[in-house]
Amino acid sequence: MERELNFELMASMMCANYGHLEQEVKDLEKGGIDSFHIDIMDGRYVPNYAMSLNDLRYIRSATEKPLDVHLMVEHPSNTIDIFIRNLKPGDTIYIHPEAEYHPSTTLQKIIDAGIIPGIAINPGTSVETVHEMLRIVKKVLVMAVNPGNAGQMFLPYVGKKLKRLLEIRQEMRFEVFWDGACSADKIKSYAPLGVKGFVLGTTLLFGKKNHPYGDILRAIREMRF
Ligand code: S6P
Ligand code: MG
Repeated sequence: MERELNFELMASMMCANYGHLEQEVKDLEKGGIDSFHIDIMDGRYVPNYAMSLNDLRYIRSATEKPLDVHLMVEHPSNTIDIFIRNLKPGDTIYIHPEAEYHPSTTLQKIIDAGIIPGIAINPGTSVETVHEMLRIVKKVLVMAVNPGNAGQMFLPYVGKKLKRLLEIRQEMRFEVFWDGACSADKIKSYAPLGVKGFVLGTTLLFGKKNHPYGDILRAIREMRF
């Protein structure tokens, strides 16, 4: 029997064309994207720089859709107030717990500000390491690639951890999201298991000449499970 599945599709904006960002935001919205994923890097926690605070501000002003802010920075507590100030209720901030001395304090700050709290889990980080934080957060972003770059290969060993998180998500009240190398076959396999949303980058959504965003997003939503 076919099933109707309700999952979210997020656009990884570090993969967008910055020559016409306004048009990109409009096209993605028109194409039916659910939210905008904003990758912030500091060149220290990960060896790269992606989007800036100004990009975030611009996208926040250009859309009513939720923003999904993925902080790949050392000690996010140092700058968390800046991000909170530029977001609104319904937006999410993900931190990497291993980048912080007291991640639960930072998460509490996010919660107190009315922003949805999340953690991002690297491929090499185990569920045990972050277990207690699963009680505080609403969202868990499972990295299917090492953080820092778009266009990387899927790391198959992440699958086991993902399934474990899916098993405990209801009891601990969080939802599981996928980030990195997300292809149609991954959505086909993992949406039925309960993954709530998928970050789409170069693998599936961006840089596909002659394939408008709306067509790609529609094809995903028309998938049969
Ligand atoms: C990676 C980052 C991700 C990527 C996205 C790219 O550090 O957190 O959000 O931008 O995964 O997607 P793809 O399909 O190019 O791997
Ligand atoms: Mg990301």
